[in-house]
Amino acid sequence: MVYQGVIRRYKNYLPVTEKTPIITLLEGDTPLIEAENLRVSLGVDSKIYLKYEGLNPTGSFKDRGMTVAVSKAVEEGASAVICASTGNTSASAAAYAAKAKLKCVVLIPEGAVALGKLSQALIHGAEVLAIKGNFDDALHLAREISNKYPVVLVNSINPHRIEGQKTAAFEIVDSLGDAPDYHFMPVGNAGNITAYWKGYREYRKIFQEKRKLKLPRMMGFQAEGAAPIVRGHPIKKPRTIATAIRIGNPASWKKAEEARDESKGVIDIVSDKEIIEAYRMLSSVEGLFVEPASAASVAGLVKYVRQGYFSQSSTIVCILTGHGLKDPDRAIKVARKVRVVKADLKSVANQMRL
Ligand code: AN7
Repeated sequence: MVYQGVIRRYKNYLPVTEKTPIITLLEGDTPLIEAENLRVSLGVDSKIYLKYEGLNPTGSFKDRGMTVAVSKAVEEGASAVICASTGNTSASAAAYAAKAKLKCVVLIPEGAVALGKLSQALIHGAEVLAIKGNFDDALHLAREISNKYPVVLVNSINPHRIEGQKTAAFEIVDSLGDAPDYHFMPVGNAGNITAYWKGYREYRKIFQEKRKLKLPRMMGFQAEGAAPIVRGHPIKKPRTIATAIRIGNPASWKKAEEARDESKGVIDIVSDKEIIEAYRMLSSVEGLFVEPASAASVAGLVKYVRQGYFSQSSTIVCILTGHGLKDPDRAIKVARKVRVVKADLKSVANQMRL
């Protein structure tokens, strides 16, 4: 059967009925790529898989949640949606709202959203308001607006977002035949770690009569300068080059701690330097271009391999949450430079060291 998006694929486990109008861009069904080169580079004998969520329609995992949130908003008769965003949520909300013919307003922290994401929100026709503050200020305002006016909030505080995003855990289990031993991912507003943990637990319950599925240890990573959960208090001025996860007061803070504790996992930090190292490694060793925030999962894996955390051969999944083209400026900053040459054979051959 032709693929029809996450709602139709997993409708039995999602809050939809025959009456729900399904707004989809055919999100989900993303590849789980075995990272053999990365495994060899790191010198581990575990199997490493990368869930490439950058291949969703708007280039990030947000689409899984947005298809459910926007479908439910339409079902409930909404005419407008709003979100605060470090970029990817706004790109996704704008695209799904366009498909659903809804008005979309996005609040972004001024000057702190990667170029690709901003271009998406604008071209899909969202009203983009740049707030003179950070993401946390923007989210506070979006919540207030949605409380006072007939506008549906489509941030991950909206439970339909979490429902949609849990389908990525289902896909991993469907692909591997079981859950992995370790699940590495970036943590920003903490909706996604909440969603994955919910997904793994629910799938285990669904299958319990047939076979006993594993539950992974949830390994979440915040950027060093934006690590409220690790520090144990909100960060007033979060800082990191990974703008997607530049968040100082995550909405799903408690749920992220529950996922960590129930799964016997960790939430830890990675530095910007470690993020960039993983970013370059993924693109050069595996041929996978991700945005910096997404590289935080692999940066976490590298950190834990170096600490000797893995004592035996295991199955490891790292989530690559967003596409590298979202933030082309960063790639150009950290990659090799373009060399300009004269348009003649000798100059080109010289440059090629032939
Ligand atoms: C690529 O778009 O918060 O922990 O407003 O874009 O569920 O917040 C994005 C977050 C990881 C963190 N990777 O996920 C937004 C936004 C990428 C992201 C995260 C985000 P959460």
